[in-house]
Amino acid sequence: MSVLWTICSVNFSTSALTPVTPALSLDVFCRVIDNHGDLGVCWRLCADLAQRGHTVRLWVDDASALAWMAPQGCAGVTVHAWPNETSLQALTQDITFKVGDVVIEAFGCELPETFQALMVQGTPPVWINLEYLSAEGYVARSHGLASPVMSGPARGATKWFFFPGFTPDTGGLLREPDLPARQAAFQRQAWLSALPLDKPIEANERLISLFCYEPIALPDLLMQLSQTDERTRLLVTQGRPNKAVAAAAQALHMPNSGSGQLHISQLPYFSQTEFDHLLWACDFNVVRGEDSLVRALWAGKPFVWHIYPQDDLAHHDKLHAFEAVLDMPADLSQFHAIWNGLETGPLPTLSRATLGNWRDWSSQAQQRLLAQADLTTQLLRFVAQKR
Ligand code: TRH
Repeated sequence: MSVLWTICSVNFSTSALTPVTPALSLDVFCRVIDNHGDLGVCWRLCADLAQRGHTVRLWVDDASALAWMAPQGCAGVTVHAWPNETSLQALTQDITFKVGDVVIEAFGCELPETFQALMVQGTPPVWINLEYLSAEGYVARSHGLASPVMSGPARGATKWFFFPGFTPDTGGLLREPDLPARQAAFQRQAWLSALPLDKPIEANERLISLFCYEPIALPDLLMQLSQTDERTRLLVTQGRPNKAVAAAAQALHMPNSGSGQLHISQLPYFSQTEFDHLLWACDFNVVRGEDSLVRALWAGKPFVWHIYPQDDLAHHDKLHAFEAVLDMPADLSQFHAIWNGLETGPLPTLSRATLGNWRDWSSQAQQRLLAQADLTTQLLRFVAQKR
């Protein structure tokens, strides 16, 4: 079996990490559809499981983003290429190979049939279908339901739906046990001073991070920030966001580094740990997709979510459900509607008072969600019931 990445060292304190369930072995399968969220979520899950004392094999068809997302790897996680027929035949003949106690099929990625055949040879693993995050009503209704396998080599086996979510009747959100302690120990000023920026951050600058697709209202945001009475540093992440900012600046005939009260700085690709630090350090975060939304919630800072757009506009309901479940203030909902292209018009102004109100809301949302069991804890409980 080819291992793309071997176990690397990572520092963590062992006291809080004693497994509450016996140590398990898990096979996590992930296909990268586009962007970084599929792998981002799977990696966070694998690392969280490993830090709780479990052993994880992550099977992924494109592991390249891990080079920046998780350059240190994680003790207890090995990364493997998505198995092809040749490697599966080799596994079939390898008498030392054992399917994990738990198999997680992330986001309906469909396990190879030969692997399914291996799964039903001995004691069958607990087979989990990990779904995308949503606040919509179907999530609580469907979470934990059985999905009988009707065809293929695993016919007769059962898969279990596991739905992340924002309420106690769902599978919850990924949150490592040591997250609050890491947040409390975070040295914001020192972290900001060490950033490799074109220009050092000044004490009176407010900080906005930008991780988005191509929001139609991006030129409006740049214009607003250049004209307000507060100096703003826009910290732009790599990839689609920095291309989108360059295009918006060009459309406005604005220099790439901003104008007026706005200074735009490019960030490097961060590891997930450093990406969290960015969200903790900023006064307002622009996030997108799935994983960065959850991390923005844990940051407890005001944010706007650029939801992953779907061709059938299903993301409109998904956005409204999210706003409703967390009682989002009306002006922040309005910002979301314009940012996500559901409405047109000027973006609400990011004044000091507005951000203050949104900060109160995000901090309440954070506290409410912290009171719920995290996804990995719930997943391990679920597995214990099904074994
Ligand atoms: O990249 P995304 O838009 O991913 C999306 C969503 O997951 C969406 O639901 C899914 O359908 C689609 O992919 C296929 O946004 P997301 O989910 O926030 O994932 C980004 C990951 O990248 C997240 O784990 C944070 C990480 N990241 C870093 O580690 N370093 C960085 O510098 C940046 C910018 C991101």
